Amino acid sequence: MSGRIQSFLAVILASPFSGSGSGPAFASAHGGLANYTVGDVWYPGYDPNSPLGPLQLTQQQPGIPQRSYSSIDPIFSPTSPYLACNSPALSPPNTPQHYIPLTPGQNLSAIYYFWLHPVGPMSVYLSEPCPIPPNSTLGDCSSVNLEEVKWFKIWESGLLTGPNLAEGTWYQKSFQNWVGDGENRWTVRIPGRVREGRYLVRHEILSLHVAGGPQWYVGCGHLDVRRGTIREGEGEGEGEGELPPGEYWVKFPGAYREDDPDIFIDIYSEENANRTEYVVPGPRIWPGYVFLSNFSYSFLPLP
Ligand SMILES: [Cu+2]
Repeated sequence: MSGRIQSFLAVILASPFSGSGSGPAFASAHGGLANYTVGDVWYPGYDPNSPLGPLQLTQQQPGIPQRSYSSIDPIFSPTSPYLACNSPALSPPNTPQHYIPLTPGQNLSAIYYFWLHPVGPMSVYLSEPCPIPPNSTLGDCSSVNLEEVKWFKIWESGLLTGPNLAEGTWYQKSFQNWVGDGENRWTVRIPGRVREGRYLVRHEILSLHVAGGPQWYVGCGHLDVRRGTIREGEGEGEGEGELPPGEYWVKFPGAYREDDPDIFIDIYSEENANRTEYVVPGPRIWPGYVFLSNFSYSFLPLP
């Protein structure tokens, strides 16, 4: 892991300290999703700073379950064709063929290093189950058309506390870690009632530190969600699980409007000086009940 950590750190440090002033130079320092973990198991992410060739990417074991991306730069427009899963470094059929195995209700962590930006909401989405090709029983996420994929939101966090949007503490700020190896861990529970299948997971950080200039940092990975035998008694009689009803689904691009005042926002403005609430853009979260026994459902608070 240390090679990956160092390469991300090098890119981040190169920008802020090489320019003549801290402000403008900082604007060119960005970041990306580096790895995933489930419990103690680490899944290596794609590193745009030391890209693997197609052969390495598809044949490496245990394999990279993350969609490749071409740089750690943000996306600046809500209508970008890359808003779903970032600008790809490799296209089908060279997209990753690997999946992170998970059971519904399990936690997935996304790991970043030395995350730089402190302001703006963070959200996690799941795709619709990826289509099952003929002669297979398993979904294939590697060749889906990302602009046509439908998504639902499973987690979000915005402004946590504080006097206003500019000086308050956002989840994005509390997610930062500049100590030791600088590991930022973003842990989200997969909905306990979600249907079995293979999914794309989409992590989105929307940074709002530039007035009127939103920056989307998105990263996608492949999940293989199976009930298995781990959670005994779960879903008896309804083993297939559920998907959200229609109003939860969005596409990227499409979910965000170019005239959304909370996306194209000046957090430093007079008008926002006393604002203590921020509604995270996008659809409502699908709670995805956690099934506790044969007799009761429970709406557990998501992390
Ligand atoms: Cu940046």
